[in-house]
Amino acid sequence: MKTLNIGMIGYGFMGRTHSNAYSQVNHFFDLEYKPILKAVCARNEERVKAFAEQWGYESYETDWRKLIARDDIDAIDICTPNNLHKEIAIAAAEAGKMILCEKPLARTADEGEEMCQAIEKAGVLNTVWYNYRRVPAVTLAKQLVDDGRLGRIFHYRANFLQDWTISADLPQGGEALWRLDAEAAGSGVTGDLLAHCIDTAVWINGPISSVTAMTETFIKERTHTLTGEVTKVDIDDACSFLARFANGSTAIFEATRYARGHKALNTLEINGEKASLSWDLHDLHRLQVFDHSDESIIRGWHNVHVSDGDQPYMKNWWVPGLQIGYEHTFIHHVADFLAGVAKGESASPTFREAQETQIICDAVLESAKSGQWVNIPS
Ligand code: SOE
Repeated sequence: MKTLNIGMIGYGFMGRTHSNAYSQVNHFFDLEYKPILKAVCARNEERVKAFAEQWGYESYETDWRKLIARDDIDAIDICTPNNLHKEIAIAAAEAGKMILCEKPLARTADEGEEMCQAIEKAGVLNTVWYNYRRVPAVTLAKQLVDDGRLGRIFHYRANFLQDWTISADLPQGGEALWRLDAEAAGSGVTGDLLAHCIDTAVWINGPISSVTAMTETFIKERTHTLTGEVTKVDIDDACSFLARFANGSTAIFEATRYARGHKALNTLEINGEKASLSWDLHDLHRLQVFDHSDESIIRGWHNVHVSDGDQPYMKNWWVPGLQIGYEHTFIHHVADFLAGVAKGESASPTFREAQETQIICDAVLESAKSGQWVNIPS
């Protein structure tokens, strides 16, 4: 079996999901390549050493430039806060490494464009970890739309609701709370949560052509973890936007971290002429399907438990009826990436595909500022 030596930078929540995926993938998928946990990199030596031991990395580094310079690393996995994605990705591309980058690709579309150009110039394989595409029920939704089972699409509806930033005492910035610091994150819920919804939406329903948005920052000032000073909050705590797709369908998207009671309510619904689909992360193995051609006495919404061998990814797991979860979406992504490596192809979404989401996020934030519709260049 051929090996692919991974050098992962950052070891937070995503570092754990990715490390788990690399460790599990060859047990469940027949692949030409096996990822090797060669090195993990982070600034705090004591903690990165402990992480390396816990997850079985062969070595560790405290300087990402040294990691990229190593000859024994084939692929760089970027799990850092968003403000470091660009510099690391460009350096990794210039060193000829493959790159797996956490979402969102960058803080802004300008940064994303520089990253795309760097990987295109270097010709390195790449992907961005938009994991929810690889929930089997979501992949099945895409298949049904592609097969024309919904007919003409009229509406797309998506939400990503959380409630973890409601407390005014929560500081911003630093290792645990960089998502609240615009300098590190780029934006708030738009780049963090809506980016997921947009990635899935564009993948399933095609390009978005225009948006009009509204954002709100409910807590205007927070103590900054790194300086101890109370500073202005520049992220969007909530964002809602309307969109038009190039295929003529209309859409409504909403994300917030102030929806008391919701921890990760990520949902989508698609209404077509012939059928509708609905999915909810809290019940991630189920796809709700309404098929208008069913005229029987039991017509109505069907609750499809996506766990059979002929449904996406499921033949690689247990027996029909037994479900899988969140962590498996990352395993699927690694499996697809490794299958691509064997063919010399990048796994979707590539940097260039993820850049489309970046452009839409920028347009959403621009519209929220101007109060105007913003067109997305095709
Ligand atoms: C934020 O709380 C977060 O962890 C996002 O950063 C992830 O992308 C999302 O999948 C879950 O929520």
